[in-house]
Amino acid sequence: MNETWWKSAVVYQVYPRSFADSDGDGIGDLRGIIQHLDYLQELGVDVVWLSPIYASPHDDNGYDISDYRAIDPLFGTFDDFDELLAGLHSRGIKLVMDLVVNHTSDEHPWFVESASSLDNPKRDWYWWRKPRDGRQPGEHGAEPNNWGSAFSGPAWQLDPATGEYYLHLFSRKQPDLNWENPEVREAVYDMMNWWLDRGVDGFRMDVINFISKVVELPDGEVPPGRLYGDGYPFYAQGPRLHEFLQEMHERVFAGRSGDFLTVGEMPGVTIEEAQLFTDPARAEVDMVFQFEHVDLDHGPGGKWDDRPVSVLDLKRNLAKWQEGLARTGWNSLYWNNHDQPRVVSRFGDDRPEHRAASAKALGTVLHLMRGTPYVYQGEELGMANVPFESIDDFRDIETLNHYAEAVDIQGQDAAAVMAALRRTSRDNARTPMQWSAAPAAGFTTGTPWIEANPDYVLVNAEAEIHAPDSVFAHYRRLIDVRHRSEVVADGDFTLVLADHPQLFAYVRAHNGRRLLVLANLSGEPARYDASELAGWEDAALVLGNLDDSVDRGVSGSVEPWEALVFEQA
Ligand code: TEU
Repeated sequence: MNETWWKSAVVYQVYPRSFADSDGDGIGDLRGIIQHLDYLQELGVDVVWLSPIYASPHDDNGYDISDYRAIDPLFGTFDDFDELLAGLHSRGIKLVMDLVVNHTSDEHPWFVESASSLDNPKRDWYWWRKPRDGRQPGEHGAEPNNWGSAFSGPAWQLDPATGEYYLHLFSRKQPDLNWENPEVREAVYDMMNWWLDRGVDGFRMDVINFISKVVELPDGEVPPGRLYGDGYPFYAQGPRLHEFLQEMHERVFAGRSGDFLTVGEMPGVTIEEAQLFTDPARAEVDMVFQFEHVDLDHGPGGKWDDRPVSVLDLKRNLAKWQEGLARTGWNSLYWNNHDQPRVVSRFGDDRPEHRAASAKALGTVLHLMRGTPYVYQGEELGMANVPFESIDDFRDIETLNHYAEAVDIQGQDAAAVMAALRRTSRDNARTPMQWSAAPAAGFTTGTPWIEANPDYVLVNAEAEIHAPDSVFAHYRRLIDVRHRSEVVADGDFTLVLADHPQLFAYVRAHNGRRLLVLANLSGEPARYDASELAGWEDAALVLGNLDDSVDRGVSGSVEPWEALVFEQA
């Protein structure tokens, strides 16, 4: 057993609904994934993280689970699941499941029971509270506190039968579990053990930093221009979070042998906190997903109030996390997932002349940092944001609710709201995986649940797999470099040319070997003072992303979106 095997591993996220549809119903499924296992092997990834496939009413595309021990029939059966797991394992690829235990679906039997009466034994499994200040249930302002839900509206839903409200940080169909109750925790650990006994290799833990709440659930401050109070200080990094994570580790992983991976999704987590969560001596999680770099373009009004991000801000932020987790802890490295707009459109340039180069440059700077890189399906093809035309083109609950609240309740300008959705909506990441130039991008023979990005005729796997200069080929090389290079897996990180406004450059060093990554994250040529990179004159180029990168040295200039990697023995 090698406890830090994931230092040289790359994880690939599959969002099953949008990956591949085997039966023509327009929704991706497990057999669709099975049909593309060779593709994943060709790319060279070590781990697949599978977004939820459990039974669900799909209010939030499966992040609302009604049975943790069932496969949703939309996705397939346990036979399909076992075949998928065996197919991955036989290719040397591990499977990490999504663990969504901050909340369940309101259709989960636990919640149905909990809601059934005030004295039901499971009443305390969720956060039930009486109306505020003796107000009548349902009366304006009667919610137990002023928190807003992540998907618009209040974080409380009234249950008329018992006259009490339940807490839901996400949709009203995602009631929050009460982790204060030891029975809840035992039920979760049991379920995790059940999946591990089935052969899975770990968990990505959805909003796991929200599971411990300040039990008084105090009102939050109302930020300017917002309708609701901010409960974050009271539900994130709560008083018992470390205790719960240590208990989980003890009950689920401590007694097992094998190479597992645990990654906690932690919106808003700071470096200081992340050091604690990922310190191996504390036995909590292997790594966390932090959000600072993907929140840099959020303006004062949040994600829908987006603003441009400079290369300086982006690299300084990432470098800060590199340094922060250098001695204790470990970084997860990601640009994309099913909640984020596509990186080539966000921090790159998705116009035809720059799309491939900027996708490769961004991939290069991410993959060669210290940490475990995550690739989100389609990122390896340079898939871009989607030219959504009308609100009817969207499917995501967060997007649809925001539009209704902003336009219908707050009276914001519909065209401006649409423009923000086009840049920021989670649906940018959720259109069908682009397999080929066939109708619906080769994702389905039926009608896809969400329209494919029309650029699939040019951007697709079939066109890229065998093209040596494709984004896919570049990602494959990056993954291969991580596998073969101890410097990449284990080296120190030092930012160089730190104040350069276009270049993201850093040096990795390990046991006398050094690697220089030099990337121009802009569409203009970049010049720099080569004396700042003294000692690199004769270094060998190991990777470049432009046709003519072959002969490039450390010369003082870098082409638009060019990324160069040099090695010094
Ligand atoms: O996301 C948690 C989270 O905080 C976000 O990134 C969130 O999606 C939000 O939209 C911010 O704007 C996780 C899942 O990844 C997400 O898909 C789920 O909707 C959410 O939890 C609830 O389970």
